[in-house]
Amino acid sequence: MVDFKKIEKKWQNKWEKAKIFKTKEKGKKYYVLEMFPYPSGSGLHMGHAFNYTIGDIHARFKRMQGYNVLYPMGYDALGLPAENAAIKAKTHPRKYTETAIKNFIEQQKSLGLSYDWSRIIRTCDPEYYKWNQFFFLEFLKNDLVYRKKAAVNWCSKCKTVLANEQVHDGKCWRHKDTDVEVKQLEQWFIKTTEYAEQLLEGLQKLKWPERIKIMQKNWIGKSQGTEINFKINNKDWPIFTTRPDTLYGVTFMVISAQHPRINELITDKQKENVNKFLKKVRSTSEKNLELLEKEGAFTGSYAIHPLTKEKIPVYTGNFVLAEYGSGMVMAVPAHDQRDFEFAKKYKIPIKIVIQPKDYEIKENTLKEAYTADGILFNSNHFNKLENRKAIGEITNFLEKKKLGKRKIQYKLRDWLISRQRYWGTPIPIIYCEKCGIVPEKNLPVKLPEDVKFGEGNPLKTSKKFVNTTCPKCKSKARRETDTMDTFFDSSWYFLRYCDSKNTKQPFNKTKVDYWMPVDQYIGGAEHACMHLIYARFFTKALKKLGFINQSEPFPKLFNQGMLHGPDGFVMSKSRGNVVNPLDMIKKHSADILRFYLISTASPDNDFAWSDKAVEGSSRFINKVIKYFDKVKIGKSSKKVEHKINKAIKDITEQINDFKYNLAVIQLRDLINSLEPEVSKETLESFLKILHPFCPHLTEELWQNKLKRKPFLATEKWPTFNQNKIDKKVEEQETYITKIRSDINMILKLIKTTPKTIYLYSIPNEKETLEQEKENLEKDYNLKFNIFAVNDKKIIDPQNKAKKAKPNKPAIYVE
Ligand code: ANZ
Ligand code: ZN
Ligand code: ZN
Repeated sequence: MVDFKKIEKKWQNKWEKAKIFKTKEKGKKYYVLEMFPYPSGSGLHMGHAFNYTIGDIHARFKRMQGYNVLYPMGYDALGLPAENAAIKAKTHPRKYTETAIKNFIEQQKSLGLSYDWSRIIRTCDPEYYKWNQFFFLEFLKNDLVYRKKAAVNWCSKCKTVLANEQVHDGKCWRHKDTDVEVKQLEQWFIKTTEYAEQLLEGLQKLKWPERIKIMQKNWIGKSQGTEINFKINNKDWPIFTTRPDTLYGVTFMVISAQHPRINELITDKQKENVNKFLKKVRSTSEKNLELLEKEGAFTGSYAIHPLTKEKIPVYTGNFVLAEYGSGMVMAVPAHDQRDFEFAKKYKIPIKIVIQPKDYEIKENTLKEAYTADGILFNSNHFNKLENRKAIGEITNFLEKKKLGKRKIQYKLRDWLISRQRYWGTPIPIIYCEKCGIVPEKNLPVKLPEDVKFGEGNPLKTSKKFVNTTCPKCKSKARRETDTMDTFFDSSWYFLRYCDSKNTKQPFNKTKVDYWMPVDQYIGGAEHACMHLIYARFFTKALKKLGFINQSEPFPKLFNQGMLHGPDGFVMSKSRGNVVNPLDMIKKHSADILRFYLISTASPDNDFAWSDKAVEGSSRFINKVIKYFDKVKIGKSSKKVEHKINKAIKDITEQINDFKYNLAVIQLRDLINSLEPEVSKETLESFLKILHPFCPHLTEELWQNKLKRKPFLATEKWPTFNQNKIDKKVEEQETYITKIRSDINMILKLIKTTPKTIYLYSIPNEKETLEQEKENLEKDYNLKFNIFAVNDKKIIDPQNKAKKAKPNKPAIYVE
């Protein structure tokens, strides 16, 4: 019996003492980074363990390949949850957070992760957030920060403003039961929109999962259209449209209920009615405009159509965003479904200006908007034009008459960073009655300790903090009490890791030049928009300001899958299906847990926890131990030489491509094929390729069984000899690996525990399967029945045999 706990602790201590994961700037670099965690009080969950295991395998592998690997860890320690939890537990957020971080570190260490702990970052340390303040002021100097009064999303439970991204279908992203309200407040904004085009452009070159790129693309939301000037009460009111071809079909206008100038349009006569409607509209950013019941009210004002000079009634409505285009639309009910529904509801005329090519539509029989292409109609001298062509022609005409112009519009908004909460970076601004807005140069502006929690913004309760003197004129002044959105912290932490102890600068440019960009970023798909867009924006802005030379922080991104509980549902506390990583380490071992986590499925796929499969991993590890107990060191047979060389060849590729599950299949096959006597070199190679997955046990066997000096972790990755690989055998093995991967897929999908697996192959493949039968039965701990499709005595209750194809046997599970 091996005392896993003892050997794991032993090697964790030895690695730490010998500082073998500490990195300096020297040699060929490789930067592996996992999205840093928010250190919650409940500690590490299995999703974290999965994420870090994926990263650690990659980091250990690259290190052994000879790269100088930077693999750091830190804590996204500021933020609302800590503040709320601290209030609940009647403690200070700092205390709460520090305890949580200590816990996290201990738990992470018990997984055997090879971080360079000397570079640790905690965003709640003034030494870190000082540089948030520094960058804020740099952005201010360079016109990337501004202040404006804005209708903001307010969550009454969070007691703070939410970014548009944090409003999901009108509700708070944290409090899914709380409607977001609208308030008008002076807020600080970062001009992310300045980089909209670059953010979009840069996406093309990134090696990211396609769906993440599509999400960012939609979030940036570029539209090419036309800005057309309508006049209302002799003032200009531009609107944005992608469909100038429908200009003659406009029968009303709609202004957003949150438009800052809406009051100019509301006539005395309509005031009561409009106000009743405005009270009803809550969120500033209803995301689901299509599904929303369209509602509104007539403002009493009329716009003048730029071409026909007709009088067009102006409504306010709930389906127009204040923050997009100009916050007002020209409504064409015949050709836009939202406008159609609105027109029907408020009995506004509908005017068709595009006719389908092969039939005719009429206003009084129209059941829904006609949104397809067609021929212009009712549109003066543009009649008979194809509508796609008319888009350009009408825009040209408007440009010539100075009534409109081509315009590119983005959905991306400027980033609202003001938060009215305590546990964030204080915004380093002073308000002076004489000088106005004055930057605080004396950084860091530290969070005060003498605050009261519980009602509104705690910073307001510290007189020492609020009352100050103006740095310019020395008269009495007041400090900004808003703190920054914590996404600010995570927008540049990867740069700080490059030089985390620097007290003079946020980081040294030469060091950043050496390490950046991050060669491999690893994290969850939930960060497709906010974090990944902000970090890309920061990188581009810091490059422009001369702080760094890179324009993209994460050229390669890997998204791990979601972990499901044994019941098949996403692991969550509320479902009560959570499996705790520490319990598993105690019950089995860190190596077994690590090996299990990456064996069921490709790590970018979701998978459900299975105790039975953990047992399978445990059996594998114990098989390795038993083998090393008995093996005689001598010469390897041809067959073993083939196996080990082939494994080195494939696993090198598989770790590189995050196909860890396939590497696991090979390792299992390899241990089954090793003979009682093999060469020392074979055993060394075996331990080396197993090391990234099971670092503790392999170090132990390296030292105790092979009598080699520590550390295996710093040994060179083995190379393979193609001449020793038997081509024919290789083909058969690839065949078996594929079947095993297919079986794993099926076992992953079915909810019940099977007893027997039936395989049906084409006739000349049966023999290969038969040879593998014993190993399959051992590894899966299931009975295998193997048939050729033409066998007389075939058992095939579900008629699966006919699905068998060359190289792809059919599978039936019972
Ligand atoms: C007239 C029209 C006729 C439109 C038609 C569409 C179809 P994308 O592609 O998303 O950019 N729009 C403009 N500003 C808006 C706002 N603040 N809130 C909600 N909708 C707004 O969409 C552009 C179209 O969305 C614009 O083209 C405008 O409606 C609407 F048959 O103008 B369209
Ligand atoms: Zn909330
Ligand atoms: Zn002053």
